[in-house]
Amino acid sequence: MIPVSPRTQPGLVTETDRRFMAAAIALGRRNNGRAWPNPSVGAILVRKGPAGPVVVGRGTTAPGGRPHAEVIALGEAGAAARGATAYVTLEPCAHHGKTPPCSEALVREGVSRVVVGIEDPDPRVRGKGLDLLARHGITVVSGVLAREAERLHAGHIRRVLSGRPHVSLKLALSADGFIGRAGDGQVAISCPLSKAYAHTLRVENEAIMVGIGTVLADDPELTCRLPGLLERSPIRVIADADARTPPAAKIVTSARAIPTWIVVAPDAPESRVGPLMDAGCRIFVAERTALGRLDLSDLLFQLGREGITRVVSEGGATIARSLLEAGLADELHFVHSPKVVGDGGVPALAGLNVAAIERNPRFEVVEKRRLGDDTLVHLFAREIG
Ligand code: AOF
Ligand code: ZN
Repeated sequence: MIPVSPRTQPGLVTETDRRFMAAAIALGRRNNGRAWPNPSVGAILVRKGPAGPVVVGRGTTAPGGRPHAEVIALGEAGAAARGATAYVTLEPCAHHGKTPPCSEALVREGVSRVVVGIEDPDPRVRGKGLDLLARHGITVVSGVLAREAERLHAGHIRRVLSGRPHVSLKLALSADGFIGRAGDGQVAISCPLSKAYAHTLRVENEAIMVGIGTVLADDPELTCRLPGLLERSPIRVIADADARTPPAAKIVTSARAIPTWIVVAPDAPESRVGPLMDAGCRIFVAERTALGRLDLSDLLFQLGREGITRVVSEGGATIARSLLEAGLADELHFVHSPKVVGDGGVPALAGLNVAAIERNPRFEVVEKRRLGDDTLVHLFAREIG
């Protein structure tokens, strides 16, 4: 966990501060899934008006990571930024990257107070942004809605601190604990609202990962099919040790439109890898575990090196179990349906106990709510990074 800044002093944070930070977090969330390799930061500039606070500028880190959120918000505010309070989900940067640092821009435009969610763990920043602001006489408060900001930036934090992306695991479970029926292709377990929820997860993540078993059983597209959001489909990552992905699979025939990355073991037959490459898939090679399965940790670190910060896995059961057992699942979206699968059901986590995982102290329940006919249990690892 990122330590909360000692700059946060009790009494300095008001309810209004928390409200605007919540709004900045919602704004930041908009570009999760497409700001990578950068975090999707939210920034709001607020001035005191005669009838209460007035928002004069808003920004979210742009797709691809630049411009940064603060620069967009400052541009929108223009001269109105002078004397304003800036609410920023992540500490403003202090480094000269492709653009000058945001903390300098906030000083230059005359912002008088900066309220931050969490400090940036990136070694180029890590407190330097807050120091620069403070040195210029700006009032700095850090740690406002820190847990929520940490969850927003879990991908960035995890990748910067440990080199791998943040991993979400989404599973739709029948009332009798199954995710499908063997040999039956896709069985409708979740309701339409839960399916829409699953597709928003695809938008908010940069990559979607499934095992080869799912490709062979379902021939899925793994795209985002919410209206207008197809272009925000994630990169499709297939864990496929033996390169069994059929060249006719939908994820292969559409690989030139939406990227497909297939991860194989070093001994995967070249005769099967070749046609996948020819169809436009990118091939990665990861080690096998002692059990002969693909080493998901190796796979994830490779994704981290590519700049991927957030991955969602929709199973199947084997990959879900492997992620949980290896401590690689950081966020869980368990959708419980009242439907019953009955005979021939495929156990959700290849034998792991779902109820025990929901009670595991490694996770905390951050949300539990109805999704149409279903119930969502949303858990998040207590330790991020
Ligand atoms: C901010 N505001 O909106 C974002 C920040 O490669 P660069 O120069 O764009 O820098 C990337 C780093 O900047 C990234 O690792 C993270 O530390 C920070 N991201 N900072 O002030 C923003 N996206
Ligand atoms: Zn910046």
